[in-house]
Amino acid sequence: MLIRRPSDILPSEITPRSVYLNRRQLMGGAAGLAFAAGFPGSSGAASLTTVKSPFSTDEKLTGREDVTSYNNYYEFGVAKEAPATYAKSLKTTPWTVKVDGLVGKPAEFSVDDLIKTSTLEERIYRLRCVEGWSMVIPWDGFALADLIKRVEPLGSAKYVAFETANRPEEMPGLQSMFPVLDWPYVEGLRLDEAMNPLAILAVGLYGDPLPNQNGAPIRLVVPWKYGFKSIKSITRISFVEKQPETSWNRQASDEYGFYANVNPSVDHPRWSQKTERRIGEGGLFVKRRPTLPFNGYAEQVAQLYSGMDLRKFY
Ligand SMILES: Nc1nc2c(c(=O)[nH]1)N[C@H]1C(S)=C(S)[C@@H](COP(=O)(O)O)O[C@H]1N2
Ligand SMILES: [Mo]
Repeated sequence: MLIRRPSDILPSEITPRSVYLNRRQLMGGAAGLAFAAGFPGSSGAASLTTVKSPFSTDEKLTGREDVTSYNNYYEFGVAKEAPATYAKSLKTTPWTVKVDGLVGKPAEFSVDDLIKTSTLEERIYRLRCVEGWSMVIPWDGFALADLIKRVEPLGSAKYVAFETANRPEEMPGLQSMFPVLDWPYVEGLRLDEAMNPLAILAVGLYGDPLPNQNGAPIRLVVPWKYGFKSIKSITRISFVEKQPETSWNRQASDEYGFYANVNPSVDHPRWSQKTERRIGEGGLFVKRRPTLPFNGYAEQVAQLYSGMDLRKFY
């Protein structure tokens, strides 16, 4: 008898939904390429035109391979290599970012338009994860302040709330029975932090459009804060009066504060923040680097926190 009961079917015989989505995405990608080849005018994976920024560090860049294969993007799994595999299922075109709340001119921007109408800069920044590793990444993006000015925040707007796409169909982590975080991923900044010229919305890295695992098509980069503040694949930006909730703060408020400024003198309960390991610097005997206050950007941002006890507001 060849009819098998569900309990006879090995788990390995069932194609996980995420894998299935990947296959479809691969097929879609191949078709897209053929289309681009046939019609030279279309801009499939066009590289980005940028100007250099005085805010860039001149440290050695972390290799593209490391930047795009060692990621935190929990919507696609918690393993560092998971996003590079599974984030392919996220459909990033077309994409719009809704900007609303306490603003004079609420709007819905398409990412293509934002790229066309913004001054794109190459910003080489250190990214320091609270887990104790860091990278140096050449981002391509524009000042968050430029977008903020376009929507004309009202005087009552004190904070900016950000939200990642909420698409269980395309994000396997959102289908889990035991979700790691309360989806969608949300983050926030105080308005003056968001207006600081160091804060950017990135649409690319290494001169190419962002790979999905790094937060395509648009993500925040706030270099003086731990990596988790830099929310990926943003669909909504809202201006609000009260400090917004953030995913990590909601999940473990004793581990992840709202401010999350890189601070070597305030340790995370599970990881020291005094030093860091630069990704790509292999070998057992490579020395860890000292972590700098505000990730080395103190000169530009320390004044935002004058008078605040950063042990309390970590
Ligand atoms: N939506 C979303 N954004 C996210 C995360 C995430 O899991 N989901 N991880 C954060 C963390 S912890 C880090 S360190 C950075 C990593 O960015 P990278 O993978 O481009 O280096 O993304 C941040 N943004
Ligand atoms: Mo992180």
